Amino acid sequence: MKKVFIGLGSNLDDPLSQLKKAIEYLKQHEMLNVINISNFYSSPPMGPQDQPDFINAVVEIATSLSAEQLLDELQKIERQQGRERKQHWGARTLDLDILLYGNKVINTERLIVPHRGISERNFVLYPLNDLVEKNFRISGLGKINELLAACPMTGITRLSEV
Ligand code: A4P
Ligand code: MG
Repeated sequence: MKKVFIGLGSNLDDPLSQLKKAIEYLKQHEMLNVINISNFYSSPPMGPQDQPDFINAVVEIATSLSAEQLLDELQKIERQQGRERKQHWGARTLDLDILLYGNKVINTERLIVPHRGISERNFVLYPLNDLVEKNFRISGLGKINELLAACPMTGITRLSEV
């Protein structure tokens, strides 16, 4: 069993419902055990600015699937929710990224883990921080509290009770 953190993002077609729907799929999946869900956050788009704000969250799961198998399952969920791959960093109904897969470092054509950009993305670090201990260490990047200290919450808002 591996402990895995999945990053969820959406900025199209009612983003909050997209995230909730995706979490339901994750919960129903036989091979995935959802352990914990972060708060939801809204943030301005990173990348092209002519698109709506995003809603982001992080989910902690336990699974015996390999990272590649897990990516297949996540991409099925993205497709079910109408994800179309158009512009890089463009608007999307649902993005599911493997942020961390245990403490494994993966560098293949299909998978880069830890997910690139974690340390600069407040919309990833803050929800991840909801789920881990202060001295939690991300392979190759360092302790979460140090990463947070270097990554201001500028622009992102934690949504109250959703
Ligand atoms: N891939 C490699 N590593 C991973 C991984 N750890 N998890 C590959 C998931 N996929 C991974 O992804 C392209 C390919 O990345 C996949 O086929 C997989 O083999 P994609 O989702 O199809 O394409 P993309 O959207 O162009 O790239 P990506 O990597 O999802 O973009 P990002 O980096 O996630 O950025 N602004 C805000 N505020 N909030 C956001 O959530 N998200 C993005 C997308 C841009 N701006 C944002 C947000
Ligand atoms: Mg993605």
